[in-house]
This record gives sequence, C-alpha cells and structure tokens, in this order.
Amino acid sequence: MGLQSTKHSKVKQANILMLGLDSAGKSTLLYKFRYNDAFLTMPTIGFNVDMIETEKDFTLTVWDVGGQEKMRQVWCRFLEDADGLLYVVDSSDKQRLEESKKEFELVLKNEGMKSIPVVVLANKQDVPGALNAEEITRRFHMKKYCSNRNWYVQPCCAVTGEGLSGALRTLTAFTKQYRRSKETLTVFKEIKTP
Ligand code: G3D
Repeated sequence: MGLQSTKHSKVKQANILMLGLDSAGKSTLLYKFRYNDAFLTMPTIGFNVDMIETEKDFTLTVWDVGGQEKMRQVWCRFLEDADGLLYVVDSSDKQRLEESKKEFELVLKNEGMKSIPVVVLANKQDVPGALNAEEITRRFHMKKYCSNRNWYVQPCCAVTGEGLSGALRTLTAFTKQYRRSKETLTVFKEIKTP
C-alpha cells in the first residue's frame, strides 16, 4: 500500500445516512430516488435501506433510520460508517423547525460526524409558505455549524421529484472527495507507523 495505489484506487460506493424528524418526507424521498414515483407512505419503523447508482460504477447506499423520538436515540449508532449525511427538513412545518434544527446540531456534534459532508434537503417546497433554501440555511446556522465540511442546502419536493437529481449529484461529488481524503489520511498514518 502506498500513495501511488491510493491515487489509482476508485471509490465505488458510499454510505449515506438519511436523517430528519418523522414526517419530514424521508420514506417518500427514498422511494422517489428509486422508482421516480410518489407512493403512499407509512411512518418508518426500524430502518429502510436502498442502493442508488448515481454514476456509472458509483453507488450511494442510503440508510433511512426513521425520525420518531425513540429512533433518534439510536441515530448515533449509524454514524460511524457514514460517508455523508442527508438531512431532510419539512420546510413547511414552522412549528417543528426548531426541534429539527436541534436534532441536526446534535448529530453534527457527534464525534463520528466530524467533517462528514452534509446535504440538507429543504423538502415540501410545493407547500405554499414553505421556507426556501436560503431561509433554511440561515435558520439552521449552516455556515457556523458546517464550516469544517462540504455542505449544501437543496430545495426539493419529494412528491414531484424536483431537486432530487441535483441533491444526488452534489452528494456524490462530496462523498467521493471525502472518501478520497479519508483514504489518503489512512495511507499517511500507515506510512508514519510502519
Ligand atoms: P418520514 O419518512 O420522514 O416520516 P414520509 O415521512 O415520507 O412518511 O412523509 C410524511 C408525509 O409528508 C406523507 O404524507 C408524504 O406524502 C408527505 N410528503 C413528503 N414529501 C412531501 C413533499 O415534498 N410535498 C408534500 N406536499 N408532501 C410531502 P401523508 O399524508 O401520507 O402523511
């Protein structure tokens, strides 16, 4: 193993943790990513997982861990192996925005989430009065809490699919970069400790 081999090794898969409060639209999104169609949803109990080929020879494995309060306590167990975070916000639910922001901050503070890239989906943009991406960026203090990582706030509608391909493209670029830097770091550590 050496820098040479890292340079040529190709990242083929990345683990994405999809989090957000219950009813934010995670199940709808996951289904839409896969089937490009809306469907009737049930509150997520336990977790859903799906693999999405976003580029030739590159797959995102998206883990939807569920957003109910009891599931939030186990979010951290899924953080260790994540290469990216997809955080879903119901932009139309102003009453729960503060709760969503608090959970988001808690996740980012986790040791396992250090420098992991983040894409926030400002979902339900079709609902009249929904907060736009700029407003979500401001209210979630993105610039402050994500200063040490790649981040992006993508407006979207899980029902129509608008904004989703952009989100996947951004996430793919971010996670590839993250994985490459992680691999390089591992190689340096190996070189330093023979
Ligand atoms: P969750 O998996 O995060 O808990 P769901 O959330 O995917 O179950 O979605 C919760 C509700 O929000 C569902 O409605 C779903 O259809 C709706 N929803 C999800 N995304 C959007 C969106 O972009 N726009 C609108 N208008 N609704 C959305 P029900 O009525 O089944 O509870």
